[in-house]
Amino acid sequence: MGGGGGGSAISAPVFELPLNIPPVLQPISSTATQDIFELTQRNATVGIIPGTQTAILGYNGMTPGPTIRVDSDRETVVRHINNSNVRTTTHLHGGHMRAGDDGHPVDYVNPGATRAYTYSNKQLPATLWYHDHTMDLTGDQVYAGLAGFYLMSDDYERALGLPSGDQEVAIVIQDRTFAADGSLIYNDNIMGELGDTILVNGAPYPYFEVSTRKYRVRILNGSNARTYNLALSNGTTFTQIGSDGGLLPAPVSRTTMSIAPAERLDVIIDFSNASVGDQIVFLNTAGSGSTTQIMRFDVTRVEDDGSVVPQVLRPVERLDPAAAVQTRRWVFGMSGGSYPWVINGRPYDPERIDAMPRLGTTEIWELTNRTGMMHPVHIHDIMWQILDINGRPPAPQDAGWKDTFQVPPMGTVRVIGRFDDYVGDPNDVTTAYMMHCHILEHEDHAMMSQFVVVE
Ligand SMILES: [Cu+2]
Repeated sequence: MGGGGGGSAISAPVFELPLNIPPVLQPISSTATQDIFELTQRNATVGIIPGTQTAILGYNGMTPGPTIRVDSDRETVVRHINNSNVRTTTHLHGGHMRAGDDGHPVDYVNPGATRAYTYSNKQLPATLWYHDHTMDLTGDQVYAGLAGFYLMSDDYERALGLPSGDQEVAIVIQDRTFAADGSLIYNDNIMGELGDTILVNGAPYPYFEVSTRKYRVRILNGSNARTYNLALSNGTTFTQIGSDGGLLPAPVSRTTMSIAPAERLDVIIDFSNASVGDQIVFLNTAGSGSTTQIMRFDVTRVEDDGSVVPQVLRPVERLDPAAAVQTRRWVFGMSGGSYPWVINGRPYDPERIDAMPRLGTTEIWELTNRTGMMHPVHIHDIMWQILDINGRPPAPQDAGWKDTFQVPPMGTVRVIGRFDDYVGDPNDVTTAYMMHCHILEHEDHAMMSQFVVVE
């Protein structure tokens, strides 16, 4: 990736390329309780902007990587072969996995090495994603292509009758900047790297042909730093059925939806009132110029729709603040030193354990932002519930299980969670779980902490 400032030196075509659906990865072997998958991290050259070639770093040489589909409570092993020229670690975002399989930033997988991560999937089904989490280089390596979907389901969810099969798609939105020859430009902007070309599943501004039925669209903001405000050009509302940690208790109707880096929105878009020939643009109303449009839905055929959106999705067990054994305070700020982004006044240190919550206990974490920009804070290991945002209870769409929280400028978000199932070893930092800003350049510039769950 080269240097250079400013925007792309080449324009991407708009609504000329079809939506790419990444292939579903097949297990290389399975037992009664476990599926083993294999991915090869490698440098590759792919076509993104027509007429040019782009060097990427991808799982199986593609970006996004193959989609892994699993059922909860069935164990997964993902064996990563690092055939790239850089060291990596891989984190399953939203995964509740054994300490030590979290993809700790310094638990390196060196070029030529192989590492198997085991995921119990002992959690509620959700839209997860796997991505690079290497110390100081997460922004570089995710930008270069290291990200893919990990979609979890179960019999309960399948029995709801939601749109499925060809009517269920997962889309990752990412912004990138391109040089004239098609290569990616990455500047590691310490404020957060913003691209000027919107990619969906690795292709610029694609179109997606739909019929006159409901579609389930799992939306991931896989951008390094950009927050989007999503809307449809004809004013059609989204019916949100899920967030980071899986299904909401009940559907929520929304006309616009904010999505910060790493957040997921699981929505139903109903095209049954549309006409063949309609073209509905998926907009980013927070953007300007080339970042105001994301993709387009083209209604091309009439079809009957047997799917439903039940008014009861999956009940969410409310965690009781009275059960919390303690409240931890985390202040996200800036410092004047060589590490501008800090938590509780300190830059990340992989040798320092910042908290040791006890297994089986419930805690409230108070996330305070002392800067003028929003930080999307992500906590590994468990799912959380938002108690309040600046003292007010969350909107229904934010009241389910979440792992990434938009902490507003100069604001505070309080979340509650219970540390179940897995303990680490305070003498082995690779068994720590991370908490960090998911603006990847803030994370790489030390806005990160780590905790070890103890007995
Ligand atoms: Cu941040």
